[in-house]
Amino acid sequence: KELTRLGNTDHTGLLNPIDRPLSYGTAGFRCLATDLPFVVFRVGALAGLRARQLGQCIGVMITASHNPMLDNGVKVVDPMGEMLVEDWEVHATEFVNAKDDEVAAVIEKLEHLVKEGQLNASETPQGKVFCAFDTRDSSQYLHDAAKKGCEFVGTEFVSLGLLTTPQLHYSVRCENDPTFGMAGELGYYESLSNAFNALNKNIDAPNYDKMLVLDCANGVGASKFRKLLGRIDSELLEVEFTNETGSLNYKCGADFVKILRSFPEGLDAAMGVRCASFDGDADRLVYFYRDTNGFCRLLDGDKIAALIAGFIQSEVDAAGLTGQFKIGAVQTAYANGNSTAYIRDVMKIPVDCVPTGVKHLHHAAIKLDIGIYFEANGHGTVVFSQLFKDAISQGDQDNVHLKKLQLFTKLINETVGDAMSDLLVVETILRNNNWSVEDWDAIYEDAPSCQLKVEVKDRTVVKTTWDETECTHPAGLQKEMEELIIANGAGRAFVRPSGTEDVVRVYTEGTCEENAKVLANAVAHLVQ
Ligand code: 16G
Ligand code: ZN
Repeated sequence: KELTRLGNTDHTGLLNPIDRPLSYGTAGFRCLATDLPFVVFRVGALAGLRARQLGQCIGVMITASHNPMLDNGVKVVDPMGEMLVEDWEVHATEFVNAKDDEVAAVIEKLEHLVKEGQLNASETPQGKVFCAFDTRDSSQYLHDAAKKGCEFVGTEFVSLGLLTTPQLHYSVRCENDPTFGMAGELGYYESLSNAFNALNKNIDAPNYDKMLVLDCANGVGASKFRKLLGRIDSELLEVEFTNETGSLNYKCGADFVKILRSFPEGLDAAMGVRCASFDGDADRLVYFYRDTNGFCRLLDGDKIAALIAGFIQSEVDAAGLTGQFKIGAVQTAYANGNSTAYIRDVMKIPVDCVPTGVKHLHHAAIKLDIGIYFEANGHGTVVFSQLFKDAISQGDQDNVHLKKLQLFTKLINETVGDAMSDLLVVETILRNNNWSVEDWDAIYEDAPSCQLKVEVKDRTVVKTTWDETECTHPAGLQKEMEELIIANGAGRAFVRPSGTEDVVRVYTEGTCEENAKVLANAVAHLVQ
């Protein structure tokens, strides 16, 4: 029954029933769930081979994040909890697109890489695969396909069941690096809740309200955050849950709130009440509240980054470590211009701009001692160098600021952006700063902006510079956009081909919301 519902009766997953090419993008493979069983089988096999090549634990996550219920996706997590390394993304694309008579040759080639990897190792540990999935109807079935694929190449497969995407990243890291924490859900809750309780206790903050309204996008974050919250001192944080079990991502969740700048369905907040949204797999977080005019005010990934950067900088200064470590922020072209100006010019923290997609932000951030990276959509985290971690753990243990920084490195999930962890980080900083949500919102005013998507015949005709801020093809488009900005007297615009949908995305900033919209429509017209 399950098989028929998914429209694929190939139980081995070795046969490729699809006639269009798929590619391993920023989010792995993502499409209608009915097209995915053979893809996930092959990704299971690929992960099994990667695990054997390194003799380590590799992750497979089955999710389509904020996309509709009928979609699903699969991505591979490398040993330190980071995204799959680029040359294996290429292998993954080749493997999944192989025709039925080509697939054996691809497996043989990968087996060869495995043997090469093992030749270099002093011993030959077998490696294993951790697999987890989100709440979609198709997830359990696809998990079974991943298991079959992994076992097909003879690698041990361990099912972690229903988890948020960041929990899987965290578990893979812990399995390979026990100094990081204890693999599995319990270890995760333990580590985060202990750090949160310690960072927040005995702090009197009359302007901070411990009440938060949380939109769970009807996704996996609902049940998981309830478990985490069960370990948190109720004197410190109280959460009113909404959108726990309805239709996944439907008119709710972080992506919905960010793009529409409006309240999710099922959440009617009173003025000034702090609200937050997870996305479907709980790796994105945005905040919002109703202002005195009744409008929805959004505090997105950029504002979270600025909040965190301010906290870390002041703790580093207070700990007596000023100037000893490289602190920086990493953003993409989507970052609100005023957030960049605030972090760079007011806080004097250098800001790097990289292409869209978590792996680019992560790679740039790990070059720093304290790398704060966030996409405007609410995906982000902070990573710390070993040098910095050693300094704060070996310093004077009576120094409360060093202690706070140590706890902070435990509270944040360094492997990847994590809505549950980021939420606890934001709450901690607001309490430590004695801030209301309005105080936080007031650190800078967002430049009015607009995002559109344009359906085109072939999105690949649009090409950009590496950081995606300028368009290089089609010839002349960049100049025409610049002329629009000049005629407007102010603003900013860029276009880029989406990595997850067949569209070209347009982003503009203008003098007011309406003006940004007019600019965006004019740019969209140029693209069409
Ligand atoms: C993926 C990326 C996300 C990015 C989004 C852009 C990861 C894990 N996820 O969801 O970071 O913002 O794609 O989508 O890298 P787009 O290319 O369709 O605009
Ligand atoms: Zn997500």
